[in-house]
Amino acid sequence: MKMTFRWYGSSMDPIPLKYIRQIPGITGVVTSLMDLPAGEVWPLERLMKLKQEVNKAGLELEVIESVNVHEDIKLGLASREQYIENYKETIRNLKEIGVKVICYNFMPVFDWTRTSLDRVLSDGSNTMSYDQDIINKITDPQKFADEIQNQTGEFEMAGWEPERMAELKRLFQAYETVSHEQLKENLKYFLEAILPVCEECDIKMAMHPDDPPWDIFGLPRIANSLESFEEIISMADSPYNCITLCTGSLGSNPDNHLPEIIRHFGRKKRIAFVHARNLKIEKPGKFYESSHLSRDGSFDMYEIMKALNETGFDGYIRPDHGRMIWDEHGRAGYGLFDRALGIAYLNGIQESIEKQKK
Ligand SMILES: [Mn+2]
Repeated sequence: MKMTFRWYGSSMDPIPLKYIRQIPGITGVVTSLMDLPAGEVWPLERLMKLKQEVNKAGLELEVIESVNVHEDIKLGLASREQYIENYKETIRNLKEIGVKVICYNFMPVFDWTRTSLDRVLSDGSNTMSYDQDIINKITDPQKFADEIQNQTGEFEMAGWEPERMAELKRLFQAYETVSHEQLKENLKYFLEAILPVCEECDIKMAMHPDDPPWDIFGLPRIANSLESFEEIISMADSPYNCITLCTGSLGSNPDNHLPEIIRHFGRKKRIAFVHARNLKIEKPGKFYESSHLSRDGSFDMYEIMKALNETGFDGYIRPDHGRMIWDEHGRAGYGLFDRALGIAYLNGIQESIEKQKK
């Protein structure tokens, strides 16, 4: 498997590529053109420049996270046709720069959601946390979105693009008539349209689970369990219809048995990308993001890595959200230090698994 690191681009990320290059075992970065609104074609010229910049630093660029799906596609509006055409064009351009995997999600309106971006843990580090009780009390999602944006400081949150947040009210109204079944239909329509292009371009679509893995604010969510992902990979049956196995997103629901889910989809060769992180479930619906170490959180990271090895996983993996430690100042969840520690730890587990095999 190839160890990667999410990087937001030189104008959006305070972490320079040369630091990332120095993390042991790293092969490449996972990045995107974050400033482009969902639905636009990613210009080949900009992609070539991005690739050059990354390669010059001694790193690969084979995974994109994310090419966001326009809300009109999720809503199934007639205007989706143009956005689907644009998405296909972006896939073709990504092929030109050697991309192998596109991570995307199909969550209505909100991407991943936390109720705090800087909760202080007992060791003095800061981390992101979620509490369903807080969400349940929110009557105005706009106010909540504004508050979360205020906590991010100068760093825009990925998946919370300003243009989407600016029209929350309109979007909430638009989703009033979209059921879970309808959302699945809209996903199927999208996948059936783009997968032939993925096959032709040898690029895997890797769907990221809902985070948290249940409905929030009354919006439907459809990608959050073994069963729902089974439905998703079957609705458009192509080896390019794959999954981003995000341990933190799926695992915040303790009913999701992570090693079992990994074995299930790993055997079918449908895991293209892995987000490996840990979190501590304090009670149902309440968790904070811990260090990657198994005993700091609720997941057994050794069992997770073992399941990946047993099913011959040869795709891309990256550490996921980290805490803010050593007074680092940066994008919540995406500092350098704790994620680099996460990689060192995953490397150690991987080495011991490989040596035991011999
Ligand atoms: Mn993730």
